[in-house]
Amino acid sequence: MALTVDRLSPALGAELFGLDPTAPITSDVADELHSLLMEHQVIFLRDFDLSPVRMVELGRELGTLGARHHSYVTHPDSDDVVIIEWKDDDLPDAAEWHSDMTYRATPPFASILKGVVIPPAGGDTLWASMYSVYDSLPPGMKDDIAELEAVHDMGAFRTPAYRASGNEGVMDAYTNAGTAVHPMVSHHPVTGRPYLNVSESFTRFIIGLSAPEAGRLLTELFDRINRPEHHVRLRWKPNTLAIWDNRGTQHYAVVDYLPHRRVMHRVAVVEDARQSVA
Ligand SMILES: O=C(O)CCC(=O)C(=O)O
Repeated sequence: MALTVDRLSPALGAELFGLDPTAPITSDVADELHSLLMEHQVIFLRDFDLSPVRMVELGRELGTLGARHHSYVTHPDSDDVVIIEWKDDDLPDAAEWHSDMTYRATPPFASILKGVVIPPAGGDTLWASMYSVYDSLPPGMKDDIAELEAVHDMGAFRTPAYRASGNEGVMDAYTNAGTAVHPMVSHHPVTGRPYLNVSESFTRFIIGLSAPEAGRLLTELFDRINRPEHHVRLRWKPNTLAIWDNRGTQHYAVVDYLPHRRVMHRVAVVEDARQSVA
C-alpha cells in the first residue's frame, strides 16, 4: 500500500492519500493506520465514503467496539454507529475541549468520525495534542501534578437529562454514564509518552485538594489546552473521515453554523487490538 502522508501541524494531525475507500479493510491496512495514528494522533482521509457497516468493519479491525454513547441515537444499519446531528436552535454539546467518555474507567481508545451533512461554512473540529500540552508545562507545574488524580464525570450531559426528567433524569443519566478517577498525567500505553489527562468537559475535581485549589489549578491547565500551537483544525467536507487516538488528544467541535444542519456518523473503538503487541 503506497500511502502518502501530509503532516498538518507540528503538534499533531496528518492527511493521508492513496487509500482506496472501496478496497477491503484488511488487518494490514489497519496495521498501517494504527501506526500512523500512533505517530500523528489524528489522521484524516478525504472522499472516503464508508457506509455505517464499513465504518464498523474498520472499527473492528482496530479493536473491540462497545462503548455506546448514553445520549446519542444509533444508526438503523448498526447499533455501533451513533448519529450526531444538530440544526436550528439545538444546543450542540461538543464545543468544549474533551477526550471522549473519560467518565468511564476505560474510555474508548479511538473514534472514527465521518462527515455526512456539512454546513456551507463552519462546523470545523479542532484537536489538541495533550503530549504537546504536557511537554509545554513549566517544570514546577509538572512536579505539582505528577502524583495527582482527578475525578471525571458527564459534565453538561446533565442538561438534556434534567430537561427531560428533572432530578431523577439526572440521577439516571449519571448512573448510566458513570464517573471515574484518572491520573492527571497519564502515560500512553503504546508510545509510553506522558500526556495531560484533564478536560474542561469532564474533569470536575482533584482528589486531595479543596474545591478552590482544584478549580484554580484546573483553570490554569484548561487555559494551556486552549493555545493554538497545540492544535490542528479540520474543515470538513461530506465523506471526510477522521480517526483519532483518544489517549493523548482532545477535540472541540466549533458551533458557528446553526441554524444549518450538520450530521456526523461516529464509531467508538474501546480496546486497541495492537496495544498488547506494540
Ligand atoms: O462533531 C464533531 O466534530 C465532534 C463530535 C465529538 O465531540 C465527538 O465525537 O466526541
